[in-house]
Amino acid sequence: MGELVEQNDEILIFGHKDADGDTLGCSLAFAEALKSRGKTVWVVIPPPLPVMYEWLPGFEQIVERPPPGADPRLVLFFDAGNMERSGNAVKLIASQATIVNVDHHPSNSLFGDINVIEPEASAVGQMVMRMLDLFGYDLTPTIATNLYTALLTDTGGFRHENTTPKALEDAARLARLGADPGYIATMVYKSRPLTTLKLSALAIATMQVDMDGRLAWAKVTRYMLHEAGAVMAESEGIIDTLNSIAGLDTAIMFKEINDRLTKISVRSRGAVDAAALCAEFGGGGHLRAAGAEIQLPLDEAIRAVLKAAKEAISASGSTQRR
Ligand SMILES: [Mn+2]
Repeated sequence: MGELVEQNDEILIFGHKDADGDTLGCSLAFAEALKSRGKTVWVVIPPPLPVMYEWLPGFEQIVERPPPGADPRLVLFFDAGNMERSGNAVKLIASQATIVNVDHHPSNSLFGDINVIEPEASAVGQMVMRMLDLFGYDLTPTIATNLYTALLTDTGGFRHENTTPKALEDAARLARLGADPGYIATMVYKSRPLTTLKLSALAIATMQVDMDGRLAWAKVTRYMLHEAGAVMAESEGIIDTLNSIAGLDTAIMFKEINDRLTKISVRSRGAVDAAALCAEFGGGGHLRAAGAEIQLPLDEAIRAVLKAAKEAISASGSTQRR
């Protein structure tokens, strides 16, 4: 992959849909490194862009598509479990390109010409850090900030099970290189708009609990967005509030996208595999955190997913561990 990067002067970096801290941090860090070698780099992220990350160094360079006439022969993906998460745009934009797929989702569809998959990485940000080392790029304070943000957010603020000694060592190195942990935590976790909390209050009010407190769910409707003056992207963190209930195994958020489309987010702290549950509905993700898009109206999606979740919890026979 190092050689490919050397040989190409025009490189397209593609982030995934519903861009998170990992895909953004990796894309912006890698773009900065490549630009420091005089390369032309486009960072393409499918809209809508998450405004909560607009403070990331280099965020302003993100575009919806490369300029007309651009014909990059190398396309890099970071943190994209499959091609669908980036839309079909890449095929049209870079039909001749070699696609490099750098990811840590165990369910990765291996869509690249070159696939670099490390399921044991807590964040793709760690893989990018090592790649930049390997290729001899300087880790500047702004690159460190982007990669630290990737690691912070993918470990849920260093609280998830994937908070390994390695993750903490890498975070310490990035802090030494100029990432400011206090500042970044403030930007990520203490900069929420009022509308986000209003939406959270409306959604949490719909919470229901079943299976002796092992299953909790809540929903976000389009009407709630209207009431709170919020957009759906602001519902991102509500699942973590659900997931903080004592004794819980599985938390599910249902999001009404339109009359025929419902998105789910699933978190598991017990023996239930969140990715397997979401795979039943065409989605995927990690053992502890996964999601899916279901072509059903909200109420039907709730019925179908709760049935599957209850079966999964019964089958697991688990008691929660943390
Ligand atoms: Mn990730």
